[in-house]
Amino acid sequence: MTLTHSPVADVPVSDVDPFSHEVLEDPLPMHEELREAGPVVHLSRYDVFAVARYAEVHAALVDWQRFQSAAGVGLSNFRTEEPWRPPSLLLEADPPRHDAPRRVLGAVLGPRSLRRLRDAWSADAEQLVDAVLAEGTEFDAVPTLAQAFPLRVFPDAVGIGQDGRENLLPYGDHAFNAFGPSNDLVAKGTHRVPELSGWVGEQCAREALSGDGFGAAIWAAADRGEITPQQAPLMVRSLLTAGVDTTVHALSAILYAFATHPDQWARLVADPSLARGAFDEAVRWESPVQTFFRTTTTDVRIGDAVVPEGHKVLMFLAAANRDPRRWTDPDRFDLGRDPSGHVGFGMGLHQCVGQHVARLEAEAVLTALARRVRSIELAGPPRRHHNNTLRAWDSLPVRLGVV
Ligand code: OVM
Repeated sequence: MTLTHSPVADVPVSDVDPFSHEVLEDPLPMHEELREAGPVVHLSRYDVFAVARYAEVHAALVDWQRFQSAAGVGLSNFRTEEPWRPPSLLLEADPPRHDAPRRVLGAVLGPRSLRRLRDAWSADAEQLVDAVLAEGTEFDAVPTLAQAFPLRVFPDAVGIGQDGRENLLPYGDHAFNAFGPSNDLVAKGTHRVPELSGWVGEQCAREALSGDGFGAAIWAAADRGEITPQQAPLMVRSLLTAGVDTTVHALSAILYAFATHPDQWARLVADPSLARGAFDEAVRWESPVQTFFRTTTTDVRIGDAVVPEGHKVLMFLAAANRDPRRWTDPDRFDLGRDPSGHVGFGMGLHQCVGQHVARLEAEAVLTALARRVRSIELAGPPRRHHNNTLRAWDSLPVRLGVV
């Protein structure tokens, strides 16, 4: 990293590109450089400010008044640039407009509404694991488990039809790429946006949704007057955008973590009640969502520097989740630690509204695996999937020892 003088006094400058293929392949060295450079760093390539230490990332996340979301949580500034799709009513909104959609979705996806899904999802996970193991004990865990399970339970839980479900992963992949700069990763998805957005939009209509899913529950809230009928389809869109790729890559992260930490798998097998905490430790350790931006609404002091009003601030959730100032032995995946306080789901009023759904999916899969699998090891080199926002996998060859 070259450190030169900055447009703002007392801010170190870096010319690193966090969205380059080299960094996306292994972002950990850049995370350390940015954390050690100071509490805030100017990224000259994009003229944005970056925070990578836990304290500053946490502070920005909980300060929605001075770090707004309504100007977009990607590099693009909605004050001056046209968004690629109508902004999300949740992710890309601030109070007071954010409040009603958030309250409604919080109830629809809350622990109380998920209780009726737990037994069914446990049975689904056991069925999937039995079917996979019947085929063999060496396979690619990305398509076979990490993609297969969310695709089996989540679209049904939302209540969309069977046709076109293969569009969900490419749509989500593009949406998460679109938070970054308009690089090759965005370009490769742009030609499919009309087709994919068209399909997603059709799934959000009341008539397209089953009567008993999350989608119907959102429409029921519109009937009760808690949100407007115009807001309902955009909120269903949030589920279909943020609910699939995230859980797929979080499951991949857990499987990778256990494959590379056999002692921790032995611990889980001995005590499957560790599954819930294991999921949060994996989210801390790998941070499936690596980054989000905010936009300053006023001049904001960070450390000795002042970030001027209207600037984009890039928050490195992943770097904060491994900040040695906050975590003991941060690079170690450890079921014995308390991972609470990690910012892998964000923090504050935008904190992931779907996290209980993700946790339930992961618990179901881990518990089903722990019943039959005594060991997990890599059976070949894993291959990363590059995305401007997600820490993702294309391939994770594993060999399982089973009973
Ligand atoms: C949304 C949304 C929320 C969180 C993440 C996200 C693409 C999208 O509301 O559409 O990533």
